[in-house]
Amino acid sequence: MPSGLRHLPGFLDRPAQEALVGKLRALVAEAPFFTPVMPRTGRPFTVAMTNLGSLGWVSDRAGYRYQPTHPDTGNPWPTIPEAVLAVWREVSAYPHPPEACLVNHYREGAKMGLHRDEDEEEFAAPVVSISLGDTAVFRIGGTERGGKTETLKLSSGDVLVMGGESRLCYHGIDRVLSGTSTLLRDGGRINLTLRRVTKPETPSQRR
Ligand code: MD6
Ligand code: FE
Repeated sequence: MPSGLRHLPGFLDRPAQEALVGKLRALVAEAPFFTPVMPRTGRPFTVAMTNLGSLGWVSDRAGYRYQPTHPDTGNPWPTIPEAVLAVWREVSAYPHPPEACLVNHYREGAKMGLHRDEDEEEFAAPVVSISLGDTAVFRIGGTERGGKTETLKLSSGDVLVMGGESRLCYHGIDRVLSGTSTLLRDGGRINLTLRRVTKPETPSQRR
């Protein structure tokens, strides 16, 4: 595994997962899932997305970017729940809060191609991911496309930290294993990825 990659299985217990799903249902009612499309081609993603926080990641024909508002409603994204910020504080080893929480929803057959999270300005912060619902097969390689890759199963309640050398590694979701979790009424998987987007005004001290 690339250095700086940390898999924390079962970081959230079942009651914590249920409480988080309850909160997410209310937030998604305010900021509904949308289907992003690929830049240029306009090909739709198989994953539906929404965001929480002061900045949200979107993709449309114009490109990938962070923006402060929902592309359909025009409203600011809802704020990131305290329980999610608490996970960031516990695992990120980064002294500033995340600005973006991308919420990915995988229904039957959805997957995510290999990509790097590189639309941020601040790479000193890790990306922290929280998985809920059905188990996913997560693939991770190196910092260059076409290198060796390996897979890791992400189950409900797992936290994955991509920091250090792993921060800019290619990764994706090969598939979601239906029926592996009872957390979500309609099955499927929800993944939250927390990111620091901008460089803080006061840079983090070296430790
Ligand atoms: C997913 N995750 O788990 C997709 N990115 O659904 C990601 O793309 C991801 O898990 C950066 C860091 C951690 C991740
Ligand atoms: Fe990613």
